[in-house]
Amino acid sequence: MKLFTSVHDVTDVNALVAEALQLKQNPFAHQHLGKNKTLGLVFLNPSLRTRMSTQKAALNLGMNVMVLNVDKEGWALELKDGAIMNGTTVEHIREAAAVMGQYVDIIGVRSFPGLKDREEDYSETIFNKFVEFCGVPVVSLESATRHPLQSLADLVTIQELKKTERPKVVLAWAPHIKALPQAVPNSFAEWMCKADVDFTIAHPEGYELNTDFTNGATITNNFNEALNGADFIYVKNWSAYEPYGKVLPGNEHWMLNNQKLQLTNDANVMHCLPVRRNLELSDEILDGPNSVVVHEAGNREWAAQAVLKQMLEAL
Ligand code: SN0
Repeated sequence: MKLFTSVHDVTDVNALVAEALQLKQNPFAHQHLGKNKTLGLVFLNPSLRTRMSTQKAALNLGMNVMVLNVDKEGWALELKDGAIMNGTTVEHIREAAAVMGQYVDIIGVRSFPGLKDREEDYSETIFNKFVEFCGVPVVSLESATRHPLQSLADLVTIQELKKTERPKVVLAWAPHIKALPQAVPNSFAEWMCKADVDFTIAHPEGYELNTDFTNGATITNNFNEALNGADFIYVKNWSAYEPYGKVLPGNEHWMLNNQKLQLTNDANVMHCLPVRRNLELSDEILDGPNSVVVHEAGNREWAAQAVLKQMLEAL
């Protein structure tokens, strides 16, 4: 694998999930692959799980790792082509990405959307510039429109915990006070539509995702109907796609609680984290027996390791 930005870069999704689960059983079996190879992790936005799990995954494979929080520690990057750089930006992404590619064998990049200009976000300009100029394989650590390492870890978690052959999986919108990206739900939807699950998306009116990501999903505005018989509930807030990046008023009753959980088939509750307690998800759910959020976060390590392993094998 030379590029990991979405499920479309994966030739065999089931094989990648199986590989992640195998690595979980035997993390240090492939240390020869990463010997004298260096992973660079570049963050334009905050991170906890992605940073630690990807770094750990690389160490398991025998790699060296360098992390640059470019938003805090690097020169202010100019992203626009043709810019006259007489303002606050110091270095153009063209040079910055190219130089990083001189030092590392694989680069991971995190870059959130601005949520102002939909066309710019959905054309993945920043991420694609890294790919264009760094000259080495690139793994997405969450881009403007997708979070594929998260989605792979989610699918690994579902594969591990499912009690029926084809579980009912529900992506459920949750309230938030801030405008959050559509990257996690887009990506989760895209992966679930390729997986062997019965997949439903439930959200209030106005939160329709871009249909490029939801082809094959059942979509409803009826929360209770969606919860009925669910085996997994994937809780996540996102801002509107139209009007782009907006938080619409109301919808507080979309927070999952134990009463709503009773409609489900004793569902496992998932969330990519970070989660705002008692806004997106209640304490009773997060501290209760159905929450698998920490287990799910643990699987980020094996998802990242499976992807890095396939990238090392293709170097
Ligand atoms: C990010 C998101 O895409 O929703 C990262 C998720 C892995 N989440 C946030 O930015 C949360 C910010 C907040 O203030 O709660």
